Amino acid sequence: MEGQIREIEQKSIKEINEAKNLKELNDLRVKYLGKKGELTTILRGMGGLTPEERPKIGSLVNVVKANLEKIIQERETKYQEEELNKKLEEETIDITLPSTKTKRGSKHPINRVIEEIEDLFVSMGYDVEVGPELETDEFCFERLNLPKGHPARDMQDSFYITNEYLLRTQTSAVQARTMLANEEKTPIRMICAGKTYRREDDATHSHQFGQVEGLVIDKKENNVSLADLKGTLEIFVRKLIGENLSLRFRPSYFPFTEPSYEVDVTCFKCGGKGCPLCKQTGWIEILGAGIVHPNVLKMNGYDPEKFGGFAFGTGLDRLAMFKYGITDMRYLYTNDVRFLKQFDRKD
Ligand code: 2U9
Repeated sequence: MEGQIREIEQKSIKEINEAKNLKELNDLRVKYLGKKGELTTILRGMGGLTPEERPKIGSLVNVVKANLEKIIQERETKYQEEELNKKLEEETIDITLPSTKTKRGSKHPINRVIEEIEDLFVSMGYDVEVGPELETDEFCFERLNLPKGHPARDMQDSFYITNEYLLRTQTSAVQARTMLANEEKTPIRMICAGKTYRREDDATHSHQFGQVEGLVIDKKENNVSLADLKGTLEIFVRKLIGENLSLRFRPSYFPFTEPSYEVDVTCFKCGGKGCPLCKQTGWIEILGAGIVHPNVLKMNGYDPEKFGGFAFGTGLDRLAMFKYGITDMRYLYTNDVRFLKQFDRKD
């Protein structure tokens, strides 16, 4: 039996030395040392041996088993190291390679204009207010002195969702909400910028456009006047578009202000001399403004005997076009990356 054990030992050592990888080594471990392995089978068959032979053979099998396990483990360590080195070599990172570029977005020109206007008015003590784009007929029209059937509603052809709800045609609803919400009826200085919607879509109009409107209300004795309105709008236009610009007020009509004005600014292309942009007039219409109508004050909780103020509004699209020299309004809405990228400046 001893000879048989030695034979198995020789054979297994030879096979272990010839094993080419970790899997083959493991198969050999099972073959010789496993529960059904050749050496274990010999141990099981020791019943037929004499009591003197049994411990001798038993200890020989254990010595051989330990030896084989040692050789297998040595080979395994060798293969594991080889495998790791191969992996390390294959996965070497070349840190000198250029990184993949991350594409950065940029602020839309209209958002730039909004932020600039908000910063300017905040610096003059105004609050920035926001309101819903889905408005009620009451806040979009009724409370702004535009009752049902009023002819001026025709100029604001609207997207009605139900009889009561529509996409706001002007941001003025936010002013009405601000006035009503101010229960103490303290003075108001606010602006609101955002999206507005009208049912029109041609070369110079889009069904969605941007507006910014402002409102100042104070006690009558503080005499908020047209002079304050003009001064405020002058600062607005000079800071936003150009320092040397002048304003011209022309009488107009808005239901929510009386008197009302359309406000022109010196043509910034020709400096007022006359050119195709200003149609040879030297002026470009840019804002609407006026003194808040007493009905509007009353309907939104302010006593017109005790309070008064001014309001103004302008289109953000036109403003952005003038400020950045954009020649076609559609550039603002078609999101051509080549156009938008031009505004990608670090500021
Ligand atoms: C309240 C009281 C008064 C807001 C005003 C204008 C004049 C105006 C338009 C210009 C071009 C908007 O984009 S546009 O169509 N706006 O001309 N807006 S005064 O007056 C208000 C608003 C709310 C409670």
